[in-house]
Amino acid sequence: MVHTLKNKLLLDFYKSMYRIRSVEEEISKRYSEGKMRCPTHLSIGQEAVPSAFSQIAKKNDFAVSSHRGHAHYLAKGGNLKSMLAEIYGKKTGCSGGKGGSMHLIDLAVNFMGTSAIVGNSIPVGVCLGMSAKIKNTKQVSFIFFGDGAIEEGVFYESINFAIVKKLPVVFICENNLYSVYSPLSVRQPKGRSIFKMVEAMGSKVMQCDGNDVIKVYKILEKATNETRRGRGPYFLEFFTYRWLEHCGPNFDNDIGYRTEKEFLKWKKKEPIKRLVKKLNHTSDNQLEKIRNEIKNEIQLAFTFAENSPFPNPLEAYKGVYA
Ligand SMILES: Cc1ncc(C[n+]2csc(CCOP(=O)(O)OP(=O)(O)O)c2C)c(N)n1
Ligand SMILES: [Mg+2]
Repeated sequence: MVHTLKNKLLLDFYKSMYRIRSVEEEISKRYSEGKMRCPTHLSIGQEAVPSAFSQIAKKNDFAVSSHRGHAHYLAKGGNLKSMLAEIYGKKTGCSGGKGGSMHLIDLAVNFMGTSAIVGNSIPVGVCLGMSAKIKNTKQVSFIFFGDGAIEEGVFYESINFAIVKKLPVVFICENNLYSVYSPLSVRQPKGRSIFKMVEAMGSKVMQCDGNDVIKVYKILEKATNETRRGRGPYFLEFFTYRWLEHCGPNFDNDIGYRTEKEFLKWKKKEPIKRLVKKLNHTSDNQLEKIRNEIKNEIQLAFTFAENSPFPNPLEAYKGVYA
C-alpha cells in the first residue's frame, strides 16, 4: 500500500507496538511464577489497532475497554507501573490492587475503565460521549470491544442511542474471529458481515485489515475527525487474530478449536514486521536502541510491581459501599 505518513509517525507506531508486545510477552513469561493471581487475557498479535489509536486520541478524550484491555490502557497513556502493580494485586495498582487485569482505570488520562462482563463497558462509553456532547467539550469517547460483544443486547441499545443522539463516540470492534473457543461461523448466520449489519442500523461504518497499522490509522483518523466535528458516531471493524489462548499465557492450538494452518496464515500478517518493511531512513541500530529502552522501562516496572505492598485486607470494601 502506498502511504504518505511521515517516518516519525511510523517510528511512533513501531515504539507503541513493540512496547505493547513486550509487556504482554513479559507477562506471559512470568505468569507461571504464580505471583499474578488474576485471569489475564493477552493480545499478542493484535497490536496494530491500539498503536494507531495511541497516535490519534487526545489526552482528554475518553476510552473504555474490555477483558482484553492492557494494550488499550497503555495506548491511551495509562501508567505502565500502575497497570503491572494491579495485575500483581498490589496497593500501588491503578485500581488499588482490587481489580486485577480486567479492571484497569487511569483517570489522569481519561481511561475510564475495563470490565470482565462482555459488552458491559459499551453503554459506559456511550454515556461518556453524551456528557461530552451536553457540555460541548469536543471530546470523543472510544469504545474497544471484541466480535463477541456484538452478540450482547446492550450493544444494540447503546449504538442505537448513540446514532439517534448523534453522540461523539467511535465504536472499535477488534474482530479476532473467536469468542473464547467459538468461531463466528457457529455464532452468526452464514455470510453476515458485522459492519454491514451495523451500517443497516444507521451508523457510519468502515473496516480494514486490523494488522496493518497504517490502514488502521487512516480509518481511525477520518472517523475521529468527523465524530469530533459533531457528525455522530462511527463503527469500525478491524480484522485481527490473537496468538495465545483466550485466557492465560500459553499457545493452545493443540486443543483443536482452530487450525495450525489458520494460525500460520495470520502469523504471516504479523503487524510489527510488516511495519518495519515500510520504515525508511531508520537504521537497525536506531531500532535496537528503541527496543533496549523499552525493555529497560518494562523491567523497572515489573520490579516496582513486585516490590510494592499488598493492600490492607481490612480495606477490602473501602470505597465500595458508602
Ligand atoms: C456477559 C458475559 N458473557 C460471557 C462471558 C464469558 N466470556 C468472557 S470473554 C468472552 C469472549 C468474548 O469474545 P470477544 O468479545 O470476541 O473478545 P476476545 O476475547 O476475542 O478479545 C466470553 C464469552 C462474560 N465474561 N460476560
Ligand atoms: Mg473475539
